[in-house]
Amino acid sequence: MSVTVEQIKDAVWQLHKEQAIELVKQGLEEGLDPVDMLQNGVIRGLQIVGEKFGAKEYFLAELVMGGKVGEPCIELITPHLPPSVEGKPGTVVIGAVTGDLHTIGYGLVSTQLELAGFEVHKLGIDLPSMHFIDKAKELNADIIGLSAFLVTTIPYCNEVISYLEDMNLRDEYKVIIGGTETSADKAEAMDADGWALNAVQSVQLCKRLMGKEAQANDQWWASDKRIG
Ligand code: B12
Repeated sequence: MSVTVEQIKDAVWQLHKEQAIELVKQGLEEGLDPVDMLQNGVIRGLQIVGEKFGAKEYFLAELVMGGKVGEPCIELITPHLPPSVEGKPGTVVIGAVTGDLHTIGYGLVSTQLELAGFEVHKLGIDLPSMHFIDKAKELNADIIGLSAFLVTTIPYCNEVISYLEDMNLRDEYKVIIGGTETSADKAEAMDADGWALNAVQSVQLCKRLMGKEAQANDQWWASDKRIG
């Protein structure tokens, strides 16, 4: 019987690691759309893990397990994601802000940006705000990407922007934010240059910030323009 994206999603949120991996492998062999498997299978499954954690049906052990089930599935799918044929649109430094240990989201954004031709430097997790700025200077970056998954870590996105302002460097870089608890409104409130809901839309956002054409989409937001 053929694998469905629904089965992958269910195996992920039910935390059946081996089954999820097997389904992804089989799905790839059978020609299931890798973007669909990623977005509506693995990522949707992880969102359900988060919802169950929020509803106190799952606890920290299950949250940890969710990450362990999702990561190998994403690794398997990544080489099958469609690459871009354009030249290099720009350079991005990206990582998770101070106090934030969520690696999967910014990892996926990095992968999609690389596939779209961007030069991407993954800086890591739980980074001091100055580290983003030091690396952006050192690597001559165009865009600083800040990933924050917790309400308690979002203020550190703000901190990076404040430091840039204090150092008279705010106009040198485009600053974008993302992660579960972020939103276009929060990005706008902290004077970021953009926000995106997911990795695919992060590419649209970065292309637009680099002055390239991007398709209209209602789930990303760039500086002065809200689309959708
Ligand atoms: C897996 C997971 C973990 C794993 C992470 C493992 C890993 N290697 O990353 C572990 C176990 C470490 C973890 C720990 C914690 N977690 Co957690 N976690 C999750 C979970 C279930 C999935 C996150 C994930 O990776 N999703 C997969 C990604 C790919 O999906 P995504 O969010 O759609 O990602 C896209 C966007 O966010 C965007 N994006 C991401 N980064 C960026 C950056 C830029 C620049 C842009 C433009 C876009 C962008 O693109 C991504 C790719 O498409 C979420 C639930 C959820 N709904 O997110 C909770 C969740 C984020 N965690 C939560 C909590 C509370 C915690 C803990 C505090 C739990 C605890 N009591 O210890 C700790 C905090 C650790 C820390 N200091 O960071 C809460 C946060 C709630 C809140 N209000 O702040 C959530 C929402 C669960 C919940 N419903 O309560 N967690």
